[in-house]
Amino acid sequence: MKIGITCYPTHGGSGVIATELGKWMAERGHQVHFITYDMPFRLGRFDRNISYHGVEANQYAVFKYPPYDLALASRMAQVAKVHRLDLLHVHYAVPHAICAYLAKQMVGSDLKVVTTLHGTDITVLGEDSSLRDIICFGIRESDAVTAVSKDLVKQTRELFRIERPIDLVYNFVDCRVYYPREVSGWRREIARPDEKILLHISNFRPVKRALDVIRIFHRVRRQIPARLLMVGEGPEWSRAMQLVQELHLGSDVTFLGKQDEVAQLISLADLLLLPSEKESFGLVALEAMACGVPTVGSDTGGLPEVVIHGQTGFLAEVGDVETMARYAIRLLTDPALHRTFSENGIVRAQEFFCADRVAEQYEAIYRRVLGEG
Ligand code: GMT
Repeated sequence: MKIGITCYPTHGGSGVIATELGKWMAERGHQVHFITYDMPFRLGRFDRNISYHGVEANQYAVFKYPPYDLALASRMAQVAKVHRLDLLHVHYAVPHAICAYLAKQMVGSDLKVVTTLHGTDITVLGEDSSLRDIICFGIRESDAVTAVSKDLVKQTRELFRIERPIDLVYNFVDCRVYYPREVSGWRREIARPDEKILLHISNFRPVKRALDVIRIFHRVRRQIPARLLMVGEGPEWSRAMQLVQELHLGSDVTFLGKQDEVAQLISLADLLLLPSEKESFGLVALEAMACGVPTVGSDTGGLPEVVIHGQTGFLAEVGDVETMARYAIRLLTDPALHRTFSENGIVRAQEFFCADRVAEQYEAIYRRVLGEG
């Protein structure tokens, strides 16, 4: 098959999934064309089955805003024609599903469109009245629509009153990359033997509740020797740093900024903290699980479909930092319980969320829309 993929190429779970899926399809012999405004950050080495087509939106004095969406639609149509694409797989309803719809109108109806919903396009943008109708249109006009959790399927149906089929395809990890790494030497450089390492990875959007991470850590730190690693950057980054100072946690918290390869970093940790307000899936919790690191987080969105409360981690109500801290302390002070959760997580990740098993579901959807299945 000849597949065009469009996603947000910068740091974020949707870009990771789109890129890893493209790499997997290329490994299976499909021709994959990334059509994005920047090189997807996990694309990595050269592969003869993968091409990259940049999108540039020029700024003209006559326009207040650069016409990015139109430039993307036009590029999609151009790539589809020149490379005879069978389908466009777009990640996010806006603007990508709409751009793909336009490209299809330009190229002809043989070009199929598969749209994957990742969460923010539904749970945040879906509530914006200026975008609601066009999101709905993009979903309705796609040849297939997938969502990354049962909760997201349900929310999409409820918010948009949509009847059309939506395929549930969970996110995945490359189990050749995400497994418990041997990092004991590195760990010795970061923490004393008696110190536990807690980890948070996000884009520091308010929805991630990075300040709750600090509040949880503060409570844990009062009970046990521990360090916190904060990975990523975003709007709440400086407020999080400020809170660290206010709580006098300065020497126990390290802000590492954006990191491309996180499998080793995750393996360093004893626990992942993910107290988000919304999380359609929570890819980082899956990555942690595959590396044998339990998660303590919030019982929200699709997160309980990834982290099984009481088996691979603990979940509490959004904002309940007291309970989350109690769970964290329990896991960090009971080595047998920690080992059990860690092993449960590795088994669960390998059984349900490895790339091979999940990407095959996308391949089957591609075949179905092309009338081959
Ligand atoms: O969470 C974010 O801010 C990033 C966003 C994205 O576009 O990558 O994440 C969404 O998609 C991920 C991949 O499917 C999911 O794992 C995240 O849970 C989801 N984020 C939200 O629902 C807030």
